[in-house]
Amino acid sequence: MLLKSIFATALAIACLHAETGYDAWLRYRPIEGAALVRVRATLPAVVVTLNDADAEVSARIELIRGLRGLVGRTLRAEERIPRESAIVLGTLDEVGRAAPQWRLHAQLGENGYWLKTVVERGARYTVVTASNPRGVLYGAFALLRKIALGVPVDALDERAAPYAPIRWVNQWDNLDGSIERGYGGRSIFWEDGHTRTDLTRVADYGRLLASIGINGCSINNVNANPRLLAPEMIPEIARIAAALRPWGVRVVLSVDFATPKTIGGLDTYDPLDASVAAWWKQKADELYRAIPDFAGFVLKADSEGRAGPSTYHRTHADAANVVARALAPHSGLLLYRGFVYNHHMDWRNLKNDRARAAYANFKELDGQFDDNVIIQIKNGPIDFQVREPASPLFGALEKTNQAVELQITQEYMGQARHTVFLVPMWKETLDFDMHAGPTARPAPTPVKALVAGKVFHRPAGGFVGVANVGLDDDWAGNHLSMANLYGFGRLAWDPDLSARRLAEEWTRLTFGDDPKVVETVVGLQLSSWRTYENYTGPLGLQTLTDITGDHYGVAVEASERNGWGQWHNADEKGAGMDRTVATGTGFIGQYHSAVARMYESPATCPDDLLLFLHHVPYTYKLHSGKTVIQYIYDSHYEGADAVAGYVDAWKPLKERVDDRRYGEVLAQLEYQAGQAQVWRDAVTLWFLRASGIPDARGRVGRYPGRFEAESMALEGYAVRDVVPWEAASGGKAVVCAAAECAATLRFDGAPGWYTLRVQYFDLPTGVSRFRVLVASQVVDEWAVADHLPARKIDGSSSVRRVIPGIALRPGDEIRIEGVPDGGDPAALDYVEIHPDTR
Ligand code: GCW
Repeated sequence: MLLKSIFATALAIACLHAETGYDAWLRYRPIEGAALVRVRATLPAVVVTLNDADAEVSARIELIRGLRGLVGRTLRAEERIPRESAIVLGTLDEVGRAAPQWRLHAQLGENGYWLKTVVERGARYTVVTASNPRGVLYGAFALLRKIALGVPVDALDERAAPYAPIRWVNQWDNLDGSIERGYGGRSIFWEDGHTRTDLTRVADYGRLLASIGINGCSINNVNANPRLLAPEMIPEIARIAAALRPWGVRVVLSVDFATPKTIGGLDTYDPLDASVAAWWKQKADELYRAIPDFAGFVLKADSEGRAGPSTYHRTHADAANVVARALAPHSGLLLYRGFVYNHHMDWRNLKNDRARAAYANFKELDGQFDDNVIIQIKNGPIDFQVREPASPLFGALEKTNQAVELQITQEYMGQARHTVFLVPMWKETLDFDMHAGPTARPAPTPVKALVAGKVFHRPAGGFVGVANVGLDDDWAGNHLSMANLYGFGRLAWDPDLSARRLAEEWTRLTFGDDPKVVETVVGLQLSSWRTYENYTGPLGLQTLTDITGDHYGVAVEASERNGWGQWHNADEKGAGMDRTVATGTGFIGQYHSAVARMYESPATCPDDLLLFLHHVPYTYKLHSGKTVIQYIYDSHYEGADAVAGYVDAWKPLKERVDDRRYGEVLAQLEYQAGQAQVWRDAVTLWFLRASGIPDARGRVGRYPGRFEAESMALEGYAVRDVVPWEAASGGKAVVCAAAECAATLRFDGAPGWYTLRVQYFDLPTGVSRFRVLVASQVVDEWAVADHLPARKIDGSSSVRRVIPGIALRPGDEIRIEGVPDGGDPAALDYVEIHPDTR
């Protein structure tokens, strides 16, 4: 009965959310053609579960649901192996007891699975077995994935085990329901200070996570609210744990280091104080009483204003160990973040360098951390920028567990308003050889092997991804961004999977098998990181965004002359941070010598990281022979052109992708194309002005067909300077302070068909309106109601409206009318008039 109702609910949800993106890569749409015939020919009618462990029950529910969708057949659920063909779900022990004659013995490793076809007396058994129930669940998902991808499953013998024990996601959710750096809506866990009443979304998230092998999820912001550990919150956390448990996803909490004092009633949080140790211990005991499979804590200490051991002049090891010792009796883990740096650094001192911080803070403590402490290290030494080298700390810890922290949510990567597939970037870090092994036995020591504990034989370690999904139907705020969550989980399971394979798998599972769709989406995804880098910060400059603001719009100098340390040092002569040992900050010296040698000399330093590691004049020649300044110009034009190409590539998929997702992706890509142009113009002009060196191809600063709003005939509109100046064309916008305003220009080009591009600003306050009239006839009108990560009139709020197919005659008046609303002043930047080419 219970089984039935779970199944019915699952089905109902699947239908309700059809093609909103909610099902992500678990859509289970019918397979067709030869693949369907093949599967149906051998598909048994029965699925057997040998145990009622949570994960095995989930495996059965998922198989029934999946096969019903994929093959259109509903398997019968049974508890004993029948004489007819069946799918058999059970651990090795369970299978060994139920069918000893099959002799299925293996060392599968924790959470590893074995898919094995056994033929007996004419019946074919598809055995999904593992060392534990969670492994059975992973095996069931693997089997379904194969079927969905058209891989034959009638003669299976495949063993797989995860590369590392820690495969966690972090959610930066606040108890009030907001999510720090979340772009897919509000929290699925919290609302108004409490756990949500309806945790359906949490269970569905657990299912998505399980399908890619994730086994832990932190459910609150690393900027942690201490109230979470108050006794009354523990039953609420237990409810979340219960929703995730069927999917083998264990709950993790982010904790605040001062909690023993702030809510614990102690007058100290000194890690060496016995009462503090006792407090953490009783708190851990209390948590484990309510949640026996609780996974552990994440701790951000002494970072960006968070409390930490420095208050008492103690070390990070003191802090980590006092918490870890409370968890140890329960086999809990403490993920201690390596993201510790001084954000009040003096920028005038050219020897100061934030990139040195992680290594400087943790290297000397190597060997002092308990065995259940894992240092959680961001992939790069700064902070999830568009291009960074691997953090030198990965190569420096030999007696300490480590995990790599990757950011799935796209904080500096376009905040889900830009499509950026991050797997290629992650793979560069994971595959990067740190040359950390003993020199006597030289063997590659890539980051992935170091964090998995394979190089120095550490007991724990792995992969953490900051996911930040939310309540939006499509979880991430952009359909194409979900490839990052998928890719993260699959890489954490097997970092040797290629980016292309992951992009293909994800695309086929998400959009189906139409070859044109697959080719288009895979091509777009695989090129998207380089494209984004090209228009936001090439050559290791980092994302040239508003560092002290929303981390979204363009602001080339926002990183400079402040203590945050994301400096690029671009001035009139050159750009880049000198991080050499010889003349710079010495950061490069934190790498092992083989890496340091390569980075220290500009002759061997990869171009992509040149300005991250060296300060060079604009006329410096890259390996390609191109000057730095010309590369900056060219890459920005290439990047913007590439996104325009994405729009063109997507459009022909109209009949091949369901309407809703087709339209939403198109809108996202069109918006991104406009933003890429804003970035292109801003960055290239900034560097033109700084360097005084013209673009060899004559593009920068010359915009044929563009008419600045400030030079049009204005009624009611007032001209305003935009800050930073590069974020608006001509450094100015016009804003409407009246009830209604207009900006008019007279067209004096040749008669013909044209496309108008109106560049305007969309502020989150209010819904202003625009109307475009040509020769007194309304040709377009729209409400300014997008949800952008924007706060003011600058690059972050700059949007373009493309109006194709307009007939223009010399003397025609082009008039743009704006109606402001609730603080949104219907601001305009410019209009471009381009002959229609098609
Ligand atoms: O990049 C910064 C983010 C903060 C974040 C911090 C961190 C949760 O801007 O929002 O805080 O990193 O990783 O701790």
